Amino acid sequence: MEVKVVKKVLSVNDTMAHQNRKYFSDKKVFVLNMMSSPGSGKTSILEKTVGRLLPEINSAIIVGDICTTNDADRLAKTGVPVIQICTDDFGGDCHLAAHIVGNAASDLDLDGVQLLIVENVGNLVCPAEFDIGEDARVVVLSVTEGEDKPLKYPLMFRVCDAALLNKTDLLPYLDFDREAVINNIRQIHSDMPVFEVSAKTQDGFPAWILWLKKQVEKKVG
Ligand SMILES: Nc1nc2c(ncn2[C@@H]2O[C@H](COP(=O)(O)OP(=O)(O)OP(=O)(O)O)[C@@H](O)[C@H]2O)c(=O)[nH]1
Ligand SMILES: [Mg+2]
Repeated sequence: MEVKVVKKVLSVNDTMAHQNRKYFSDKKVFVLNMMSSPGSGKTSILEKTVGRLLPEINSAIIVGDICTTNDADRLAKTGVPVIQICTDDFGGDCHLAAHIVGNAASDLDLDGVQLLIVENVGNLVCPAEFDIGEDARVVVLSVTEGEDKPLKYPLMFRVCDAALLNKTDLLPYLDFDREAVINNIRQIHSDMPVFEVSAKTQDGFPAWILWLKKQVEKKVG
């Protein structure tokens, strides 16, 4: 009985995701879904990413949290249009569902926008299960979380197109085995690109930005 209910929720979500995908295609917008556990550095990476994309790529951001507009306040300082979703207003969901993203996107003026980034709710589990109509998914894992996380939370690493290993500036202070984490990621997703970055120092950003620009160009030219 419970399984049936879950299946129904997911199939409704898939229908909404399909509608979003068509809407984003008509608008010629590439949509990136960025996911991670809480505090891995999604907002910090986006703060540094958006400026580096300009002037070639016009962006907008939808950010999901359970509570607060903290992330939207931070991201608004980059100058790009930002919409904050607080899931506490409708039950405190631990992920963004497709219809929620669709509603938020319809409040944005997407004319002239080539890249819409969705910062999902901090959670390494549920967001991986919900298609939001995106073109690509990235997962952020920070070096303070442990090398075993790709093996413990495989779905997230399976469904994503690239991984960012963030907070590399902290490596000198940790017993973190970066080769082990990359091997673990590759066990789940053998050809997944992994970008080792520090949002603090911007080390490793050129390769990440190049990859992102290529993805956008593939869709919107
Ligand atoms: N040292 C270091 N700290 C970082 C780095 N990136 C982010 N942080 C810090 O990590 C904390 C969390 O960063 P956020 O960017 O808010 O993380 P988030 O993934 O957006 O968090 P949620 O939206 O709450 O899930 C903040 O204190 C950041 O300053 C980094 O590359 N190096
Ligand atoms: Mg954030």
